[in-house]
Amino acid sequence: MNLEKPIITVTSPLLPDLKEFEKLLEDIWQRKWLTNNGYYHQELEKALAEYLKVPYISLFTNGTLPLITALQALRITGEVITTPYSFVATTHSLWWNGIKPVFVDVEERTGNIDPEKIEAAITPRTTAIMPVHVYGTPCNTYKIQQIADKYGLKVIYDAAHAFGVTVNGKSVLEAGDMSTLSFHATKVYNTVEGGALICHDEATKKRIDYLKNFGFADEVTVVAPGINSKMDEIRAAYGLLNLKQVDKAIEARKTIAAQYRAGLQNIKGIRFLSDIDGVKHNYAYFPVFIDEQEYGLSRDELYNKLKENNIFARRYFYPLISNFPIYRGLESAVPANLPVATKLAEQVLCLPMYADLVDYEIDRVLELFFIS
Ligand code: T4K
Repeated sequence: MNLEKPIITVTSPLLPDLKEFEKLLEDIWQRKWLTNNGYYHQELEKALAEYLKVPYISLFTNGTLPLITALQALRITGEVITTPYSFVATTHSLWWNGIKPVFVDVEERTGNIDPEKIEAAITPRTTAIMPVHVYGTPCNTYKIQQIADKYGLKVIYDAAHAFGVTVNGKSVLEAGDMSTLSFHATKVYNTVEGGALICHDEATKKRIDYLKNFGFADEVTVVAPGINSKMDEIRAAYGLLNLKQVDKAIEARKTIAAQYRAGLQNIKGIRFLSDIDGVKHNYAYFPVFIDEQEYGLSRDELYNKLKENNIFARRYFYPLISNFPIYRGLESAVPANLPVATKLAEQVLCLPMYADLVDYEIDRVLELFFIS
């Protein structure tokens, strides 16, 4: 580690004003109601439903349990088609439900599952598709739904990265049967740990709310083998405060993305994602893809160069999920089946991206891209 230069990490959490948070904590102390659908839990659910423009949202204690619960709520079994280019939680949620993941390759342009390759992976055991809006870039939800309808499959979107993203003014969370969010500290919007499950009707929300509370429908009735994944009052209160400043944070991220793009646009061998017409992006991550031949350094050489200068970029998502020992024995996990995902995982580097990143820090990152 270079002791002279301050550390810059890949992200840094959006924090509410401490004094305001203390006031809400005092209120919670007065109420003596700490969890189990308390006042702040209800307020945050309402506020998020309004902000995200989705009428049915259930809060969770992290972003992994809504994935596991969505599969339970929809009674998904057998095989589920998914992407290997994500955080491990996506595939783990299938494993925890005894479902076999079937990996399908991704699009080079977005990193999202390639709809053109989904049909070839469908078998009589396929019951659902679990795509990911990776980096917050919306999947081709239209094509995915067409395939799902044709084969009678459910669609559960892992929208962990897609907080606040809209397509032609509509929330990306409206797509499919259900979508999940993560409110982890490293996300655009955080409740320290937290998450949510979005569905499209009241009866399904009720079932989800039973499932996240051990399956209790009332004091004496258990309707399903539920789990405990409730969000507590302290994090719900923190979340209400963070919601007030998330728009400003996304604006700041947008400016930073523009600065990175301007700084990198003429460097041969460096590719980055562009904004898509009609999409309101949230700039959750700033991935760059390094073509070693054209650029002159490999991704790992650049990663280490940044690290030596106290800049901790991250290789999200390397290794591919399909390369982890738990999954690499699956037929669909062979690299020959996943050439694009394999290439992206070898080329990707996510640069520091968070609302508080200042100009001289961005310059410190950018200047290291120039090979002397
Ligand atoms: N689906 C997808 C597509 C996901 O990306 C994720 C999570 C999930 C599902 C599951 O959601 P959760 O159950 O996690 O809610 C991080 C996060 O832990 C994880 O939430 C996230 N995706 C994943 C992409 O990244 P790590 O192991 O890389 O995090 P860590 O601890 O190395 O933190 C990264 C950097 O962030 C640190 O170097 C510094 C900064 N940081 C981190 C924390 C925790 C802070 O400044 N403050 C903090 O409190 O996984």
